[in-house]
Amino acid sequence: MILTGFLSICIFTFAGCKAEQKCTGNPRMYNGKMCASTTWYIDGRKGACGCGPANGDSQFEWNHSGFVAAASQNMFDYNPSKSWCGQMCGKCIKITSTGGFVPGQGGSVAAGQSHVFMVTNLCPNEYPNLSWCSQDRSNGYLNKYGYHAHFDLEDGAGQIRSIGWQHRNPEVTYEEVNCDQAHHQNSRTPSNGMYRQCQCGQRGNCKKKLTGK
Ligand SMILES: *[C@@H]1O[C@H](CO)[C@@H](O)[C@H](O)[C@H]1NC(C)=O
Ligand SMILES: CC(=O)N[C@H]1CO[C@H](CO)[C@@H](O)[C@@H]1O
Repeated sequence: MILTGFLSICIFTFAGCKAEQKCTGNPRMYNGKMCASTTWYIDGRKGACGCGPANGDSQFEWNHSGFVAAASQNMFDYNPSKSWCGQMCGKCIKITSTGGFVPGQGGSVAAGQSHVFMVTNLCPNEYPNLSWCSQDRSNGYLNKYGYHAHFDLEDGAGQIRSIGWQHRNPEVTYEEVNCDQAHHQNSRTPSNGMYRQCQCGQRGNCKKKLTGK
């Protein structure tokens, strides 16, 4: 009976549904929350929210070693061509592993691990980022693996390796949370005060409501 239920979920949802992925539907959801794919990267540049000194392209220390992420273009800003100071800059996103992953693109991590990342960068809708970060009208706002949202997690100081997520690219659910509360719980999540050091943080607060598209 359980098997039957599982099969019908897969048949009636996204064509690419695989047993390794827990999220279903369009947009994909799990436990009533929106889903996203994740990857990790290592970067020393200040990124699309300007989280580094104004002169030059280096990062603030926290921007290198903290829990910070690049959001896919459609999450970064409503404007599909905006590449600087998107409305998602400085927002904190609690991501929670579902236990799933994209077949062939990672591996399993235990379900229910949560970490809070501040968006400080853009994963643009362009080569070589198309497979994960392109969600636009031409592909029904879903990346190659069927997710409407993607977060590329900075591993500059081994912070992704230290939580066991490097090379795993876990499927996650995401929700917006308060940065300062998260910072108090784990100092690797940047605070609002840290974000105000960023060039985009000095232009007033960015506000973007999280939606499915
Ligand atoms: C996006 O492209 C950069 C290189 O320009 C690469 O370092 C990064 O890993 C890519 N991320 C994703 C999610 O495609
Ligand atoms: C890796 C990196 O970019 N580090 C920089 C972090 O920010 C400090 C302060 O701006 C810079 O001095 C580092 O070079």
